[in-house]
Amino acid sequence: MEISTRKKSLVILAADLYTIDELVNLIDTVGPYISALKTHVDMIIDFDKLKWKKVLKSAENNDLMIFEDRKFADIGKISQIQMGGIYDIRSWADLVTAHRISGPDIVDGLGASWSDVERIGGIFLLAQMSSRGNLLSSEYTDEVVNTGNGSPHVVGYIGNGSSAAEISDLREKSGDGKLIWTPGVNLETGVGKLGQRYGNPYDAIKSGSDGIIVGSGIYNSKDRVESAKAYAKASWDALIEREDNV
Ligand code: 5BU
Repeated sequence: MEISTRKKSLVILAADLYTIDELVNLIDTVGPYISALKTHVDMIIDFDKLKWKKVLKSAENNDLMIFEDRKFADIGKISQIQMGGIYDIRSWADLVTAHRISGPDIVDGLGASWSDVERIGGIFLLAQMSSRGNLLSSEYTDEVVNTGNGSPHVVGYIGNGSSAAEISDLREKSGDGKLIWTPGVNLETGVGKLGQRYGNPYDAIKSGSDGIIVGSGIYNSKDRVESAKAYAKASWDALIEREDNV
C-alpha cells in the first residue's frame, strides 16, 4: 500500500510473457504505473537463475514487490521444499499465492522456507477465483479466512475480481486486517479465454479490493503505457472515492 500510494496505482501487473527479455521490457515500460509484479516463473522458456536477476533488478529499479503466483497446494513440508528447487522462489519472491486445500499447515511451511534463507515474505491465500466453475465455495472461503486471519504469514486473500458482490462478501468475512487482491479485471468486461471472467477495475476497488491484478488488459494492448495508466487511474480514483465514503 505504501508503494501504491507513492505511485497512485493499485495495479499488480500479471506479466504473463514467456521470455526474460520480454518480461524485462514490459516491466521497464509500465513500471512507473504499477505497484507490484506478478510472475509465473514456470512459464518462462529461457529460465536461468543468473539471467532471472535481470527481472529482479528491473523490479527493484521500478520500486516493485515481486509476487510469484505459484499457487502452492501440497502439504506443508513439501511446499516448504518447493519454495527452493530449481526456481528458488523463496530467495526472490516477496509474496506468493497458496491454496488452503491441503490444510492450514501450508502457511507455516511456506513461512519456514523464507526463514531457511533468512528472508521474510507474505502469502496470499486463494479465497475465491475468477475462473468459471471453480470449486471455491462460500464455505470454503470461510475456512480460508479462518486460517489466514489467524496467521502472521498470510498478508491477504485473492478474491474474484469479476464479481463486485463476491468481493464485498470476502471483505465482510475477512475484516480490515488483510489485503484483498483481485484478478479477473479488465476495462472491457465480459468473458475471457478458456473460462476467465472479467469485471471492471473501478468496481472491484469500490467493493473492497486493495489491488487489481491485470495481465492481458495491459500487455496485449496496442499502447501498454496508456493502458497501464488507465488501470492505475481507475484503481486510484476508486480508492479515493471508497475512502471518502468511509
Ligand atoms: P489476465 O490476462 O488479466 O486475465 O490474467 C490474469 C492473471 O491472474 C493470470 O496470471 C492468472 O494466472 C491470474 N489469476 C486469475 O486470472 N484468476 C484467479 O483466480 C487467480 C489468478 Br488465483
